[in-house]
Amino acid sequence: MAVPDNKLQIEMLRKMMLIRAFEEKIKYLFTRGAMAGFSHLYDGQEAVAVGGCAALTRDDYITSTHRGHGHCIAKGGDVAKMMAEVLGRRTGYCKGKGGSMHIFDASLGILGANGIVAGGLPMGTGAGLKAKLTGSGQVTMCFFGDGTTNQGTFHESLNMAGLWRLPVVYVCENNGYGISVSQARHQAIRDVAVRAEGYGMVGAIADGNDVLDVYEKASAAVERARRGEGPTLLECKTYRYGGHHVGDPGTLYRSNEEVAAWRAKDPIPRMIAHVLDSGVMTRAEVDTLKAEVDAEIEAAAAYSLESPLPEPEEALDDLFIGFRATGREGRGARGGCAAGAGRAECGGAEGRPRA
Ligand SMILES: Cc1ncc(C[n+]2csc(CCOP(=O)(O)OP(=O)(O)O)c2C)c(N)n1
Ligand SMILES: [Mg+2]
Repeated sequence: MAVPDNKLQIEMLRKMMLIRAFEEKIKYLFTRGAMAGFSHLYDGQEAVAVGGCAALTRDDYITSTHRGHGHCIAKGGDVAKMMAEVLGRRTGYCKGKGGSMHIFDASLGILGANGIVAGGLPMGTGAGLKAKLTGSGQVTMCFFGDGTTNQGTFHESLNMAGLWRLPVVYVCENNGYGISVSQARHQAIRDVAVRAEGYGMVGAIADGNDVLDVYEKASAAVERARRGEGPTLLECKTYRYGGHHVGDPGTLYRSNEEVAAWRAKDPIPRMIAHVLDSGVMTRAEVDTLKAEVDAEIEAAAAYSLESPLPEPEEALDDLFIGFRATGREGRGARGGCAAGAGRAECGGAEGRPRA
C-alpha cells in the first residue's frame, strides 16, 4: 500500500489549495469581465488530479479535458503562465491563443487540455503505445469525466489498451453529471469501473474526495503499468461545486442539499484534518501554507493582467509546425517561412502548411 511521506502529504495539500485558489481567482476575474469566453472550473475535484499525479514522475504523461486546470497544476504547471493563457495574454502557455482548454506543456508530460470530450483518450492510448514500443518505462494517466465514458473513443481506446497491455491509467472523474444530465439519466450503470471487465483490465474505485485514497489506488495502478501488467480503469467518485462552466449557476438541475452534502466532504479540510491529527503539520504551518498559496495566485493574476494581449497580426503564427504567415497571405511578412520559400521550410507548396 502506497503511503505518502510527510513531505509528499504537505505537497499534496499545497497543490489542492493552489488549484482551489486558482479556480476561485478565475471565477472572480470572469465575473468582473476580465476574461473572454468560458472556463470549466475544477473546484471540488482537487483530490483526483493531485492524488493521481502524485503517483507519477515528471517524465510520465497526462492527458486532460475541458476541465483541465487542476490536472495541469497537479502535474507541475506554472500558474502564472496558465492564468495568462486563460486570460488570453501573450505571456500564456500558448501565447494567449489557446485559452483554458488548450493548456499544454510537453516539458512536464502534459499532452494538453482538450475541448473535445474524450479527445484525450486516443492520444493517451497512443502515448502508452509509444512507451511500450520504445520501452521507455513511462506511464500515461488519462483524465476524463463520467459523461465521456459514453463516447465511442472511450471504448475504442480501452479496448486497444487492454488488448495490447499498454501502460495507461484511465482515471474517470465521476462528478455525477455531464453538463446538466445526471449520471442516472445518461447511463444504466452506477459504477463506471465495471466497464473495465469488458476490456480485460483492472477496475478500481476511489473516494475522489480523499486525496490519500486516490493516491493509494493510482499508485497501485501506476506500479502495475510499469511492471508491464497493463492498464487500469480507476473511477474516482467526486463532485464539482460550480455549474458546468463559470457562466452556469448550476442551480436548475441539482438541489442545494446535494451540493451541501458534497461540500461537507470537501477534500481540502479533510486533508488538513489528516495532517493536523497525524502531527504532520501544525495549525500555524497550515495557515502559512495557505497564505503562501494565496500570494502565489495573487502574483499570477497581477502578472496576467499586466501582460499584453497578442497582436492581431500574430493570429496565424504558431498554428502549424514550420509555418508562419507570409506577405502573400496579406498579413505582412513575419519571418520564419519567407515568401517564396519551398517545401523544406514550409512543408508544402506555396507556403501552405502540411496537411
Ligand atoms: C465531442 C464532444 N461532444 C460534446 C461536447 C460538449 N460537451 C462539453 S463538456 C460535455 C460533458 C462532459 O461531461 P463529463 O465527461 O462528465 O465531464 P465533466 O464536465 O463532468 O467534467 C459535453 C457534452 C464536446 N465538447 N465534445
Ligand atoms: Mg461529469
